[in-house]
Amino acid sequence: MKICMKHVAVAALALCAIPLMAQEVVKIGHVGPVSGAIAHLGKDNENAAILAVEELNAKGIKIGGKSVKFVLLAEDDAADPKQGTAAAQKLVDSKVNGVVGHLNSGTSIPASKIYSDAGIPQISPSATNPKFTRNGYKTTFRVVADDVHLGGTLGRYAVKDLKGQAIAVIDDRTAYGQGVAEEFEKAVKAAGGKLVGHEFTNDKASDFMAILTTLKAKKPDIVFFGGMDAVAGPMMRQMKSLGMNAKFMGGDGICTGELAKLAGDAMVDGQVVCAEAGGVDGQQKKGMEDFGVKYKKRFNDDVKLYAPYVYDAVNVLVDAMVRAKSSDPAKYLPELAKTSDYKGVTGSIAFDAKGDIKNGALTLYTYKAGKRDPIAVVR
Ligand code: ABU
Repeated sequence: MKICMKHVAVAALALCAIPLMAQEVVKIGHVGPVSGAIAHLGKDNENAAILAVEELNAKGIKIGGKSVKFVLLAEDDAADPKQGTAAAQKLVDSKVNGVVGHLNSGTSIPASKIYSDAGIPQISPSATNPKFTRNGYKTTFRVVADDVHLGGTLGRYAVKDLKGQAIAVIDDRTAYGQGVAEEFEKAVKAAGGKLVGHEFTNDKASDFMAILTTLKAKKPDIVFFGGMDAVAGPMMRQMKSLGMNAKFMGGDGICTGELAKLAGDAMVDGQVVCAEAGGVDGQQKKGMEDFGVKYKKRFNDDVKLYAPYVYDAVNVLVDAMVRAKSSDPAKYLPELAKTSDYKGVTGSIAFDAKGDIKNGALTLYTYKAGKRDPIAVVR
């Protein structure tokens, strides 16, 4: 159909509009902390969403026979629960078709109710607190393993492989830090290990001398930290200044490329053992490596941690829309839940009844010469 309109004042000018075979616009929301202490991780996630959307548009995806243009609406929650719910409401009000985020458990959990009430699918690429998928919301999904798997594996590793004799714990009191520390402690106890102390900090702290001095008196050979790399780095520097030579363990929040930079010369080769809440091995490694090369080419930066999981999460949403022949959340949500073998760069993605990834992997790492060095992929 061709629509022409004559401009009244300029009679000679006929404005013949381009045929209105308008592309359908599909809005993908993304939320992460692109300000604050872990802005480097939030930007890592946001970049991956940008990359996924650019590629989808370049491919010329059709949904239900209609040409589609994907638009990314990216919001900053600063890792703050209140800003997280405000960002979620903003995306709902903007009528997004689906959301990838948030990065943190402390923001993803309260935001999940807002998306659920609006019927909008949400996939977190990195929130690992088990409670995220345990509220019975049909709209909530995650593409990484949870803290039961992470904390449990690390706790057993501390006792059985590292042979820790006196294990101390610090957590930052966030939904993530507290949760992963609790799971770690449960597993240490179950494996017959000895816990010698548990101290607390917060996700904005920079002075740990008082709690480290308390723990030093208990002579720990392992210190486990439930929290993020931005806090772990300075904590390791202060451990060194106090002459504490303990191994340093943590979950995925510390297991980043940045940790070595943040800890500086306080990090000794093999001292840190941490776990990413996903991982690939065998033939799947190439896909992950290729993603890293592509990401570096596009953003002139290395993947920090969860960018590949964000990239997959955006594509999993769109794959469900294509199968459902609709981007209407009510129509494609049942297809999303049925995702059974999406082949992403992070491996095969299938969801269980709660929306959690089935058979999720995790990767244990240490650091050598300031670089992450994989120990093992564990399922
Ligand atoms: N999983 C570590 C970082 C994100 C979070 O769960 O808070």
